[in-house]
Amino acid sequence: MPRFPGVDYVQFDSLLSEQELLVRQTARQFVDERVVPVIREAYNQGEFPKQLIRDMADLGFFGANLEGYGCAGLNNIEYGLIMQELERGDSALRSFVSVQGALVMYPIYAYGSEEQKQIWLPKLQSGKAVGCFGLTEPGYGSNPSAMTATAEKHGGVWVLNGEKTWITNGGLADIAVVWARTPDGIRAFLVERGTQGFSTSDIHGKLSMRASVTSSLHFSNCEIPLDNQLPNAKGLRAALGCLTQARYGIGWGVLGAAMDCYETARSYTLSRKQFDNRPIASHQLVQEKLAWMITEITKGQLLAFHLGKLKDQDRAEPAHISMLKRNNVAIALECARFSRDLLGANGIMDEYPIMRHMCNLETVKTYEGTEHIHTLIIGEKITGISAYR
Ligand code: TGC
Ligand code: FAD
Repeated sequence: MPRFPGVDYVQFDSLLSEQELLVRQTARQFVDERVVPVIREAYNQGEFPKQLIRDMADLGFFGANLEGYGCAGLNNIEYGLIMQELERGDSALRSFVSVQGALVMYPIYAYGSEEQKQIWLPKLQSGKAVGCFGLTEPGYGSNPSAMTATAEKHGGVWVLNGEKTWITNGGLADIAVVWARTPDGIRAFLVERGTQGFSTSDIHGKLSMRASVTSSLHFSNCEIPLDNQLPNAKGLRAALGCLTQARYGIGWGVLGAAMDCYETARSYTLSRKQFDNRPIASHQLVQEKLAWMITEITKGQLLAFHLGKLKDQDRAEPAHISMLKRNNVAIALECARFSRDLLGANGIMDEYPIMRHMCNLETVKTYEGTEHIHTLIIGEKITGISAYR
């Protein structure tokens, strides 16, 4: 039996098929048995638990909602439930799987040549290769359209110059999907570790996402074969298309972190006694916070489920997914803050997962489009007016 009971306030589970419940159960068991026992130490040491890569591959988590090339071909609800369970363990695990599947396998799958797909997708699916996605630059985060990294054709090669930073898995990656400016506009390139002129350096000192590797990628007259361009990735639109895939997974993932915070607070407040030996859960102010948490988690689940159904029908628009990412990250962060409060002094300790989730969620609020950027995407959708510039 899994240790985590799940959150099923309005019989959400009755919306799920047998297969969807089974996928969630498999991911839940993996997190209980393999992630929970090691994640506190990994986080404190600032190390990604690399031993889990092969397990996650064997369970079919990488590129799970893609078809063929060894991928599991799951529907988007099943995929979302995996992300939810992984992030209940730690955002670093979900991030690893988001990057590998949505930001590395997806662009190869959607924009690559058949040869690129045949070479890379089975390796990435099986965890024999790890990938990263280089879009952000030191000077350009929210506005990647102004990127300065360049790729120029010289004779029979592409020559890359520039820097990408804040790149998840950069220091672990065998292959980087890199976005750079060419005379024809923004294009994507596959750069293999070991290529001359390409190096990575890990970012240290993070107080968030400590169990995830985050790196800078450096390109100095880095020559790659012409065949390493993704032929169908044309313009920023192609990069943003990958972000849509990853943002969808985040919208589910953060519910897992929120559920862990809620469940920790519920069980703690039932056992912790103050004033006349009564559990603190008997006080209205405490119940108000628990009620808020479960209500918002339930609303978040229903939004994620609905968008999963739309995505399966190819009807989910990027601006819909912005609402999912923006809302669910915000409520997850608030759940972590409420939960921290309800545990009193114990809430700051690493024997509980809350501060870890809270710190991680500060990153999740920023990456894949900040809360402000998603607010403006929704604003543009409903007014027709772009307010970024
Ligand atoms: P804009 O003019 O709005 O759009 C350019 C073209 O792209 C199309 N488009 C999209 N297509 C697919 N999916 C989306 N989400 C799309 N958003 C826009 C759009 O229709 C247009 O097409 P076309 O044919 O007309 O050319 O572009 P803009 O330069 O004004 O930018 C808009 C803005 C600000 C929303 C965009 O730049 C943005 O989303 N900025 C945020 C940057 C971001 O999210 N970076 C994430 C980096 S990766 C990361 O954080 C990984 S964390 C991984 C982990 O560890 O989990
Ligand atoms: P900025 O864009 O400088 O924004 C700073 C503040 O200004 C934010 O509050 C923002 O909302 C606000 N702001 C900016 N523009 C506007 C506007 N027009 N209107 C209102 N407010 C605005 N990137 C990758 O490419 N690949 C990765 O794998 C990756 N992984 C990451 C992992 C971690 C741990 C972190 C922290 C980041 C990662 N990123 C990655 C980068 C991430 O996508 C960027 O940090 C994010 O897009 C924001 O960019 P920025 O940090 O430069 O902030």
